[in-house]
Amino acid sequence: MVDRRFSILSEGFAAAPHRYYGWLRDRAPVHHEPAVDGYFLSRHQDVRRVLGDHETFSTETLQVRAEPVMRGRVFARMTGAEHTAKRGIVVRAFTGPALQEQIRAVRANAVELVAPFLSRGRIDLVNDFGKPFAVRVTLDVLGLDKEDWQQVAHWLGGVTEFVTGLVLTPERRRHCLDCAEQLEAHLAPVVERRRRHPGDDLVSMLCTAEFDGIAMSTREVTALVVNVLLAAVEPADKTLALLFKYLIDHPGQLAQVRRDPALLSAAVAETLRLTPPVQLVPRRAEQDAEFAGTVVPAGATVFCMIGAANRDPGAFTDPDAFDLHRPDLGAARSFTAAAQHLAFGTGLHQCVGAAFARAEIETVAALLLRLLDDLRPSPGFRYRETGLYTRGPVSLELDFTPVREPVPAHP
Ligand code: 2IO
Repeated sequence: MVDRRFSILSEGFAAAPHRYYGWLRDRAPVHHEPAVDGYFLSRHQDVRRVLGDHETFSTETLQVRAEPVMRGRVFARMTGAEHTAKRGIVVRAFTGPALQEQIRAVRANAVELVAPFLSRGRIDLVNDFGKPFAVRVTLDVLGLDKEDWQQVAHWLGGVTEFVTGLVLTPERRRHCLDCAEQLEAHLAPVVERRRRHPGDDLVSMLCTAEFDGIAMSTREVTALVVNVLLAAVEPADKTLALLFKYLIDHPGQLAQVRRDPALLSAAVAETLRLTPPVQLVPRRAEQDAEFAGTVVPAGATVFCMIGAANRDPGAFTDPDAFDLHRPDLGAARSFTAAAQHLAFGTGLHQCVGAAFARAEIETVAALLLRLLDDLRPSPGFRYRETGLYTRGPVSLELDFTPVREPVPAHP
């Protein structure tokens, strides 16, 4: 099936990457892809080693992959005291009372977006719901205006394409950089206003926080806002749709979750393990490094294949099965630094939004499950996933029992 001419950029891999993971882990655990000039690591232990050693495997690759469109430094490139301080600001915005506030925003947006579809008995969970939901919730969390969410979503699309593109034509590159420039121009005056009249939102917190007596410039704040926008929006609709896809494909587990919504946490974690929405995490080798007998030279880019690592039979038994009860998931730790799966990365730069992501997806999934009864794929619907860097369903058309009554805001 697969041979030495295998390419990450092939049609076969794009259609179903998981079919190649076993071969990659066994036969090409350090796959070099000339067109990308990167080494792709697929074993759980190798990925863990790279992400756990931020000195040997640095985030310098983001300087070319992310910062041209963030138009400033991103979290992942900071280290030491600066990193700790700025990360702390974001953690505060995503925990405790602030998180409760955000869960209210999650509910309000979900109710508003699903309402028009209830009486129809049909919804595309990706395009009708998940995508607008992800953008609008993130704007709320940041304390930004939702009026122009479609415009923001368009610019953010360009930023995302730049960060997650493996090969970009000069034309697409130009388009992405244009989007980034316009997004920055849109955000800068808002940041300036928050600086003058701070509220209790994340943007104001970033503006007023001091680090060694020095506050962040508008440019720095804007870059972090774009960083948060990308990181919170891109994986959210994918995770939600994948969760529903797995539950619908496993009616027994769906019934259990409906009976006991506390199981949702494990279902979300298992979804993230089986198909992490962020499939690749790049690092730069700062010195020669050997993996499974192959030397990756200093200066080279390595791509951690999160999807392949999360299905490594050395780390998970029966790794291709969706089982929210799997003992090796470590469900209770799945959204912490001690997680077994690598969907949030691991180590110093592990996802700062993991706790928020958990609350967001659990909340919206519980709400949708209560409203949508007898969920099933719409007649004729064909399931398809797309993406190499981030990956998820193109659409998820579902039928359910139409709802006649208006939806209560807090069911
Ligand atoms: C630009 C890639 C969706 C992050 C990077 C600094 C982004 C950074 C990630 C994730 C997910 C996005 N890297 N989140 O892999 O903030």
